[in-house]
Amino acid sequence: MFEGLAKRIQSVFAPFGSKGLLKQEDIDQFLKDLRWLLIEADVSLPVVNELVERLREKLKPQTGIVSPQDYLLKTVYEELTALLGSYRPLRVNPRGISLYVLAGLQGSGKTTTAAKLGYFLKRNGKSVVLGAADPYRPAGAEQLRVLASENGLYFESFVENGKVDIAKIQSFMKKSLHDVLILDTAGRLHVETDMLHELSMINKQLNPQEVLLVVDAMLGQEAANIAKSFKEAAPVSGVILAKADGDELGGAALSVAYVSGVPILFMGTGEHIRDFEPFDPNETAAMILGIGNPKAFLRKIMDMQREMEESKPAAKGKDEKFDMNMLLEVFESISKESLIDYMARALPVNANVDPEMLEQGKNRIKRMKAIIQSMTPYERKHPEVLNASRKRRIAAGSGTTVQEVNLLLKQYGSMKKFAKNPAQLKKMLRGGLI
Ligand SMILES: Nc1nc2c(ncn2[C@@H]2O[C@H](COP(=O)(O)OP(=O)(O)OP(=O)(O)O)[C@@H](O)[C@H]2O)c(=O)[nH]1
Ligand SMILES: [Mg+2]
Repeated sequence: MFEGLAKRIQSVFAPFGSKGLLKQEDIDQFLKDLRWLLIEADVSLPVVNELVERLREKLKPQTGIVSPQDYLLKTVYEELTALLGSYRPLRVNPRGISLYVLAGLQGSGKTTTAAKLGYFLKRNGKSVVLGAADPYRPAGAEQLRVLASENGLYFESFVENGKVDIAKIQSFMKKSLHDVLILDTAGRLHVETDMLHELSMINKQLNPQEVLLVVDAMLGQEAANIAKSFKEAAPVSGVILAKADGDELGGAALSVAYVSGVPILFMGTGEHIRDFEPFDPNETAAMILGIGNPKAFLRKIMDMQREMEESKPAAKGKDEKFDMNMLLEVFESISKESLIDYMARALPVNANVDPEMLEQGKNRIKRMKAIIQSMTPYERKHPEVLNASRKRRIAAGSGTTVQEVNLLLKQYGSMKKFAKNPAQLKKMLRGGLI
């Protein structure tokens, strides 16, 4: 599920694994790449534009501490989660049986989904009845009856003389001692007035707790357009994304909630009755971004931020000068956090994270630290005095090269520019994530 999208998205993050800085031009390139791959993944254009715009507003250049990759991952994770909508449990009728009406196009997966939802609720302790309400396909009622009997669910047909018998449903609900009635309604080839009219009638006369639209995830962004048309004409309250296991690119999952304004509540993940789960935007975003355990990832970043706040920087005076000592602290906190390692472990789709690159990044930090440690206290406070002979001495003392010393000075120069603004310096030292 979503493997294709996950692989592609993670490849956009990979180059940032070994970077120490994140410049505006890096952000621009990142957003450009991200935009392009989402369009290729059949995500609907308004969704792509919205996500990229939100990210453009949020992402700011970073000068160290938390790796740019973690910073990008965290920000995209948050925005992606917001875009996927929010999960809510099914509404329940406090005074009697809860009615859930399933609607959708022909072959979208309604009957299978009715049984899966029933089975899911049964496992949660509910007594569930599957109700046939498709007057056009008698075979559909039989399919539902078989699924009910195979899975320990009750079955009732509400089709009489080629019509859905609303009065029968009403009297059944009045008398029933069951917890849930799931109605499997007729599907049509297209979104048609007839079908929408039928759905509106059922809604008016039966006042269900939920009208759930089953959409086929394999249709990509077209699934979102279908959900939108339904929503405009009938009181759809939630979407069930069937066949999400066949949605390599995640186009439907990413588009449906934003385009239609209806939240995805569940998704079907295979043909088996158990292949069905509540749709969790956090988990889905994490899966797409390859964050194995999103809670642990966020906790780790937050712990780091707190730790840094509690340790040195915040206590330092306002007019503290940015010098090599402070840069050493920055490097020390980067190696201490070993987040680079953590991310490498957390990524289930590891193909795009080059372990060699990660190792190189860590080595570079080690060498930079060694360079600063080879400077005299005076040089650390006044790196501008570093002439050619001092640089040679430092390179020899730290087992590095003059080129590396120059590189560090260059990096120091760009951080210093940032550090001129005390607020920005503080933010940078706290991790640049707040
Ligand atoms: N892989 C996969 N297949 C599914 C899933 N849900 C349903 N299907 C398959 O999709 C096909 C159609 O499913 P049905 O439940 O009969 O669809 P329907 O909407 O009731 O069809 P009509 O009543 O003809 O409109 C069946 O072959 C199901 O096994 C799913 O989550 N994953
Ligand atoms: Mg059916």
